[in-house]
Amino acid sequence: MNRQFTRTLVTTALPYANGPVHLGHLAGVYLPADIYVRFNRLRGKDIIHIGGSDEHGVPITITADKEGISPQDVVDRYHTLNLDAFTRCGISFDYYGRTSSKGHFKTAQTFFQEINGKDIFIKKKERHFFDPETKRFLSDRYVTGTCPICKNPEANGDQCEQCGTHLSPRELIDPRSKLSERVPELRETLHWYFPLGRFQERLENYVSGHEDDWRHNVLNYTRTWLKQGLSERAITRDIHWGIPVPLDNEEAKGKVLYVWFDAVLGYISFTREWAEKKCEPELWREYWQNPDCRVIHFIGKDNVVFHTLMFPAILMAWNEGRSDSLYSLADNVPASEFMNFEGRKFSKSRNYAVYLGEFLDRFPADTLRYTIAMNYPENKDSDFSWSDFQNRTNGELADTLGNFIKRSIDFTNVKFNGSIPCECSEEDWGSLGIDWKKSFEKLEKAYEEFHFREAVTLTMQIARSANRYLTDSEPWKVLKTDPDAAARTMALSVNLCYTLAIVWYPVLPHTANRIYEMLGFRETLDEAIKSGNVSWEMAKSPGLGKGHRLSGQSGILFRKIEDKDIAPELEKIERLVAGIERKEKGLGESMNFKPEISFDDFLDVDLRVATVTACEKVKKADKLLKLQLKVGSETRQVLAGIAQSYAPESIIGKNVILVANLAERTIRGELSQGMILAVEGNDGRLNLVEAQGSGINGKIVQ
Ligand code: B3M
Ligand code: ZN
Repeated sequence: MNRQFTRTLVTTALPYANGPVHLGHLAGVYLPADIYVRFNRLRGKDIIHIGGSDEHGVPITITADKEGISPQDVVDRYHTLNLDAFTRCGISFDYYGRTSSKGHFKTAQTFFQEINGKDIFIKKKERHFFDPETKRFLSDRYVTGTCPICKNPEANGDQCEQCGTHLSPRELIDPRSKLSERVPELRETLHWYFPLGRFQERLENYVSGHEDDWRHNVLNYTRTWLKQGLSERAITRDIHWGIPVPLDNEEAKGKVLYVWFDAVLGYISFTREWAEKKCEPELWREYWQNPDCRVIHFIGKDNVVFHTLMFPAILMAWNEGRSDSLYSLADNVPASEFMNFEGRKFSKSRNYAVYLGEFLDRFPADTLRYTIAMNYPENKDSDFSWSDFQNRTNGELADTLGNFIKRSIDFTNVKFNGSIPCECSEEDWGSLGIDWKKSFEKLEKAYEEFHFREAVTLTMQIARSANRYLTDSEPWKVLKTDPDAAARTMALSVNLCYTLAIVWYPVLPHTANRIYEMLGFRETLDEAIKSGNVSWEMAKSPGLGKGHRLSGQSGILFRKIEDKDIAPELEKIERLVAGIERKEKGLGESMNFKPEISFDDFLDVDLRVATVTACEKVKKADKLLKLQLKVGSETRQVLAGIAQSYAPESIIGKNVILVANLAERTIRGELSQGMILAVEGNDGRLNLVEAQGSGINGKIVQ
């Protein structure tokens, strides 16, 4: 539908707060959304970006069980970690909420009550698996067993990872409870179901209204469901973690809302929280309940039907029979395909992933944003590879964009006293070989239609033309024979820097801000855009006149990535892939033994059993815990890289194995007197090696 809207609300899928986000998430959802939002802010549009953590559901409780910590600890840890990684990557949320917030409980419960009050839900008793030992009903993912299709003995109750088949727990051969390994019993339990079928026709109309503007993949997934005929879906669960079913009766006791019922409503809760924070508590309605606002959900392909059928149906159920406070349905749902990593699927369980926070510890955000945008999985799966990252950073960002900016600014600083020597004429501006009007039209269309790869490619073409122009004009030579010509070249070049700062802002916000600073502006580019001092339109013609003073500083915008910078990453992949391939062939893990040592070498290592007496996190280090260990009469302080596997309080009292004669080291300003032993699990988590028995202070027999 091509209608005019006065406002835009962008939402991004709420990542489960049960693990760190990786580059696949960034590529499919958060980066494209951020690029889109920044582009629109530049155009002066009223647009907000709402996101947050999905803190409920079985994914959270499974992680908590695995790590032996509470679900609350899990979500606290990953909410903070992910928000921090997004912030460092320049994903500029207007609000990043949590589905554990009070306000969100209220939204979700109010929706339940409204729909329940209209008698739309169906209540049904069904038999579900129940663990007799832990006395818990087992949701799909808590049941494991043999896949009926490929006979994989470790298939999950919802899906077999080996052959990809979607399963229900009762299809598994020899089902077992993941909690106790016991054979589960079938017990009757009551649940509330949402009758999607009741909305079939309305949903069909909604979807056909978007035949021309939704992506093929989105229409296809949705249509497949519609064709099969929609049936009812349970929207309550028997688990202990989640939003309680808001009914004061026996039936509802111990039941929580299904995570997908609550998560999509998170978008609404967070918009309300955003408005409250701005002290305009009713403002959220202008985004959700005003048809002049365009709602767009950025998601990955695995979440399509929740956003094109389930969520719209929930909103339709709310709207049914009402004349006020009606919610708008999404106008578009740009779902991405997946981005693979070095030719294989990202896999958290196999630790085959690059996590965003860890990536940003080593490389700058903008180089990542560029490479990922260039590989945006718009209509087919794409791939991230380290060599592509290196080539694009060096050849495109450093040699083209960075090189042009540095040469323009440095030359103007040195030869023209840091100010623009003459006016840049329209004629000079037109002499670049760029059809400004056409290329901006194309660029705007690409952004508006979510073709981000095309938009970035077009933007790089402007940088390329600029760089070629400067090289061909050779002002460093011409200066001696025709200083006016050299001056004109530099006036044009500096104006091109200004244009490039603006056009790169959506994709490379950090770089754009730096260029803008070099150009001599006091406020940041972010501030200038916010206050309306800079806009997209200003990139289209020369904006800086004669005498405009640069800051006098320049710098290297993109450091080249050398082979040695990515060598450890490539080695890591080789090891992981070898392991995965061996496993696939049924050979077990590859052992990768180190070179032989002598018996005496071994005896030189002094291993002791030590008791953890205190433990805390190390500030600004995601991975480190600081442990106090009691070994005999001595106390040792050791820093261990286990913070992502253990909560500090959970290891106090454990008897761990200390390498006691290792040279002391200072890590992040803290003394570390030895190391402790841990083993890596298949999922990449570390498990401390613990001593059993009573000989706590005993020397270990080697
Ligand atoms: N947390 C699933 C996911 O992370 C889910 C998305 C919720 S969007 C409302 O893939
Ligand atoms: Zn299978």
